[in-house]
Amino acid sequence: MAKTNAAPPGPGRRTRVLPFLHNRTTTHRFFRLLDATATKTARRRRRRLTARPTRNRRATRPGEPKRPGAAEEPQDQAVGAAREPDAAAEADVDAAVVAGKYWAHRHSLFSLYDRGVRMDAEGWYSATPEAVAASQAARAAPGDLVVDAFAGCGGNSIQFAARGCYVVAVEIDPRKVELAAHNARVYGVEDRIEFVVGDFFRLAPFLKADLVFLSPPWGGPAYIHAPIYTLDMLKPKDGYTTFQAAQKIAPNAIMFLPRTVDISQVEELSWLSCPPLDFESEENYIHHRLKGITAYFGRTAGPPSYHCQNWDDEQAAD
Ligand code: MGP
Repeated sequence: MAKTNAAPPGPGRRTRVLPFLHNRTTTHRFFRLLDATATKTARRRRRRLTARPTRNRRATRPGEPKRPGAAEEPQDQAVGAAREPDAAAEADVDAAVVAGKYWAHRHSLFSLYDRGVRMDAEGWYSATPEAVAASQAARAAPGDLVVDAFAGCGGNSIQFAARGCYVVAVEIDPRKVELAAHNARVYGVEDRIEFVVGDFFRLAPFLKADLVFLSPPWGGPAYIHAPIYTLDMLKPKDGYTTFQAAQKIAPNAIMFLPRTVDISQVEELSWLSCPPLDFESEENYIHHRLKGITAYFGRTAGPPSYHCQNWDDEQAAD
């Protein structure tokens, strides 16, 4: 999955390698990231809708040795009301996990799953498929400082780190942070990620970075029951509030949203900045199935610098 530089640094933009990157012993520290700047760059508005189907892979095989939640962290739930899926969603998850739906996708979610990747229940249904996470990360420049606002089990942070970015992974659930830190070690990128246990909305005013990645909770698998997903349905706060919090950190943002999202609402977010940000939306397919929509804002928007991912599903499988 070789990637090229998606967005060369703009004039005046600089990225500071922060001291914490050389001292990884702190997972519960709060960092005030000053002086790392991001410059508003282009002002043109664009909208692209691209489809990137990948090759089919076989379905899960019968008689797999383990099931989700067996060897992994068992069915953890997020801490705090803001992250708790509702009961119906949780019931859906349990049913889906038992049916092996998410287990069948394990190598799509993490290609190194068999090396000991760990997830909790919410991680199973909300982790960004690795190929999608890698393509999103390709819009960052190596050396960028990226804030992953809802890091979860770390899938996106890992891909940004693998891209050569430095990542501040914010997650409100300390148990998820432990899982994410473990997964980062599995991928050998732990030196590039600083995990912060905290509420993104409270931390945002004190953070500066080059890029913010937003993959907030969608409300659990039940999101699909709404024919049109509107931004007010995002958790723990609506999409406008979430985006505005991210804008305090950097004008450049990437947002991963449901396939049913009202795209005109998403595009309107680019108008919250003055002058408006560049905007691009992208459909993300895995195995010819639409999994979600990625919205790119600021300098992350534009023609992709990567090609159709040669995601070898047979290699990823056992
Ligand atoms: P899905 O739509 O629940 O299932 O999740 P899937 O595999 O498309 O099932 P199908 O039978 O309908 O094809 C698809 C992807 O959306 C997941 O792999 C996650 O990347 C993402 N996703 C799903 N949910 C419920 C969430 C969520 O709550 N938050 C975030 N950030 N991503 C989610």
